[in-house]
Amino acid sequence: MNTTFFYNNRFFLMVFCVFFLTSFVNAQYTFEKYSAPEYQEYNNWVEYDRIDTSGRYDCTISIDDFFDNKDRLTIQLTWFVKDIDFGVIRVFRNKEQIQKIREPKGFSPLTMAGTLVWVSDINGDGKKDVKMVQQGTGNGVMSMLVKVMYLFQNDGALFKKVSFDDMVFEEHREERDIDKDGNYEILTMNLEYINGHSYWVFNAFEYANENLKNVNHKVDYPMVIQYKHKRNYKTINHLDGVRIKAYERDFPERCDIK
Ligand SMILES: [Ca+2]
Ligand SMILES: [Ca+2]
Repeated sequence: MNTTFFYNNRFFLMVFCVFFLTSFVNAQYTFEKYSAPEYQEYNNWVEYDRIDTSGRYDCTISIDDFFDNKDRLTIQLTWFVKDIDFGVIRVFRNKEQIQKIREPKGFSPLTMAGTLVWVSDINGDGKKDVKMVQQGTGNGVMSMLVKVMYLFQNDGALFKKVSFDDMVFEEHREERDIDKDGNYEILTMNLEYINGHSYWVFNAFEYANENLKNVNHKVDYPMVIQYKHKRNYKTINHLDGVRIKAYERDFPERCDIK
């Protein structure tokens, strides 16, 4: 092989790698530099479709060895034809039902058994929590709309349910420990129409004392990014005549805590 040819190619390969790595490093949101929880992922849903006979659809998922004493956790989601505006979340410890939680706006039977499930200690209190994300059924940008549901395990081995609507590019947005205190912050993204343009607005929340609270002050949020057809990560710090702080939210969209 011609030596000059080899060195020229090596030079271009290096230039390409540097360019590629630089683009890769920049192609992320600023919060992605903070650590995310380690999740265990589950998808072993079992469906019971009785819509035609009793107007009811259930799906259940079981997670073995969930509790500290190795008891099994089972979550059952139920949707009724006659009352499409709510659904029911039932929680079982082994075979015993320990909780029944009414979920506003219900679930879509189209995606219930496809609900993605992750287990991790999200708030860092030493007890495992569950995160479920039901994918959207909309078109275009609305297909990014998902329902996020958390079951945070509390002291009595019962759960506090936190659910809200969010928009995601991937299957779910990982929580991030912004201030490194072991409690992973929840980041939400909303599409806002400001001064004739669409923007993604990010807020940061923390689950503590059985409630969700806005902790934008930890990262100087809300973070605003212009909506473009191509993924865009560039933060906007100033919008003419607009107080970015006005887009801070006390709670995520359609937030329900029970
Ligand atoms: Ca926890
Ligand atoms: Ca934190």
